[in-house]
Amino acid sequence: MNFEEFYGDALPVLKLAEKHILNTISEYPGFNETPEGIQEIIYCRSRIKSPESMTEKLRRKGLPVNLNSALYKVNDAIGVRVVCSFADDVYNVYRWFSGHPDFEIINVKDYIANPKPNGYRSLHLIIKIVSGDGCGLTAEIQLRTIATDFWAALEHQMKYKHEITHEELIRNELKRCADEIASVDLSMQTLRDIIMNNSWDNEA
Ligand code: 0O2
Repeated sequence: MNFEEFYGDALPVLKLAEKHILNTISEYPGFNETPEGIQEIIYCRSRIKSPESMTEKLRRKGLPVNLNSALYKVNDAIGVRVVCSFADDVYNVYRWFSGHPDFEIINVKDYIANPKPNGYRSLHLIIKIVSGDGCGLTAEIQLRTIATDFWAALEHQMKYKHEITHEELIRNELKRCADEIASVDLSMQTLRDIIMNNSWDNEA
């Protein structure tokens, strides 16, 4: 089944809602590089959930596989991923976005403060569009650092591989890498803070 068949007349509305969220994020002051060379958001990606993935999710949750469930019983028919340089940037974008009048944050899952057992780190926001294109629809926004995005992309591949040799060993190694990446993210954040404070000291 293709996107048009699954989402029907709702597909253009979903696409407008997706664009609304992306356009809003592009207004974030750290979206483009500043003259000082600071770029908080490195890139954004978005997608409308594929019919296969949505069907699998609705079945897994014991929900009827239909448009109403896809739009109103789960919240990630629209998904947006915001990839930032540093962990602080992730929370800065979150704070900024949560003050925007077009959106209401209806749930927050902080897998950065509370990583998943496999090492997954990301900040997930479930948002509702309360004004403008897509009003009434919900979406999931995932915010993470570029280093954790690199990790999540590889780890996600395992979901689609059914027979993996040395699976436990690979999962253990991925967990170790996730913890190392978190440690490097923290050191990079600290170094950036020191460098930025130094440049301010020098200007003073
Ligand atoms: P896709 O292909 O990314 O769209 P759910 O697990 O979806 O029933 P919930 O509460 O919606 O329940 O899940 P949650 O924890 O908010 O996570 C949803 C999405 O986060 C996933 O979407 C992934 O994109 C990402 N995610 C969550 N946990 C992991 C993880 O351990 N590793 C990686 N790589 N990504 C994760 P989907 O549904 O997988 O689909």
